[in-house]
Amino acid sequence: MRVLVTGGAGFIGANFVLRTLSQRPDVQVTVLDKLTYAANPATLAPVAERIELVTGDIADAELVDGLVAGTDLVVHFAAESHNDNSLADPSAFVQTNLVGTYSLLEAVRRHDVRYHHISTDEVYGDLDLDDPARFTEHTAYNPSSPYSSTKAGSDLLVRAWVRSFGIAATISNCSNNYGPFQHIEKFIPRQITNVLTGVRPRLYGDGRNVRDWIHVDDHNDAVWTIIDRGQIGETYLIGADGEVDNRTVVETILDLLAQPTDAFDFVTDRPGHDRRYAIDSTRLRTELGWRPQYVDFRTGLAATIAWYRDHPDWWQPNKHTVEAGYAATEKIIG
Ligand code: NAD
Ligand code: TDX
Repeated sequence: MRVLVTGGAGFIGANFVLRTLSQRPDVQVTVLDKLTYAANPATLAPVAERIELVTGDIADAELVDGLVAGTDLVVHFAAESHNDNSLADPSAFVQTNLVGTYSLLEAVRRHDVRYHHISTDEVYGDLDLDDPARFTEHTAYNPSSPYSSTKAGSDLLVRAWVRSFGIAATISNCSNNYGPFQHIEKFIPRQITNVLTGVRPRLYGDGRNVRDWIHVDDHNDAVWTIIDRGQIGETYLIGADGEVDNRTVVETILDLLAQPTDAFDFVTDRPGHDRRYAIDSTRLRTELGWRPQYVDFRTGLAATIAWYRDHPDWWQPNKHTVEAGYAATEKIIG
């Protein structure tokens, strides 16, 4: 089977490629990635001989057409993925997340190729901290940020292409991922690498916002489950019952790194900051039989901390630039 993985040099896509090569010897992988700031080609270096890496843009219709024509399956991870960047400048989010997805959909329509679309729970907006509800496949779309609205728009394009043109597509909406190879602009690796470099972790606002954490390997196993057994045209929510507030995440990181658990700062809040995400993944579990392997967040976090401690060469070259970017807008408030 030939698989085209878009965004395969980023966090989740690269983990998907590595896991696929180790678990599915029958799969031939081609990665299409623009190698933006978010990509790290070093992640794929150990498997460079076993994959084809095409450097290019998913919005390049001609390039995409040729690659899709020669594949059996497209797994579409490529995106501009960071909310804070989308607030500073939304243009790349519209171009990649909307126009790029459109270009892939047109190619899979022309060549009748199976397509799996990777998306996020942020398309549903947020929940109050005391709301007993969780997101399901029936929750109405209500995105808050330029990032989440462009992801929501891309999901709606997929649904329309299924209904209007009959493409063979599935969609998954997953909660917050953590694990190795995540860019240090994101919350968990930013705080781990802050502590490792002697900087105090930074909590936005009051630190009570809740995210529903899932290990990246569990996400990618669910993606293969949906590709193997999901119903064409359907959406599946992926989550591992991992709701934790941001302050508790930071306190756990400090504790695991043998630091005082109050050695962090509160900084200016993110505009429009979603309060809480929570996924009900009953459908994926009951209909397709998927189960997460990482059920204890502290254990998964400890393994992730160990990975960043053991791989400074992977992240250190970016640390100064990422923190200088945050310093331009972030003020300590407590
Ligand atoms: P990432 O930012 O780490 O990686 C994105 C990759 O896409 C990078 O390698 C980048 O170079 C590539 N890319 C960006 N624009 C491109 C373009 N125009 N053409 C080709 N390649 C391009 O992101 P991630 O965290 O790995 O997220 C992957 C996917 O999973 C995204 O679709 C995201 O919306 C979704 N998702 C992420 C999370 C999360 O917690 N990180 C949760 C749910 C869903
Ligand atoms: O320094 C920080 N301090 C802080 O308190 C950063 C970078 C973040 N935060 C907070 C904001 C969020 O409440 O931590 C939480 C997680 O922040 P991010 O890592 O930026 O993730 P989030 O905005 O929740 O979005 C992530 O999950 C869903 C991914 O980046 C998206 O691509 C995915 O769709």
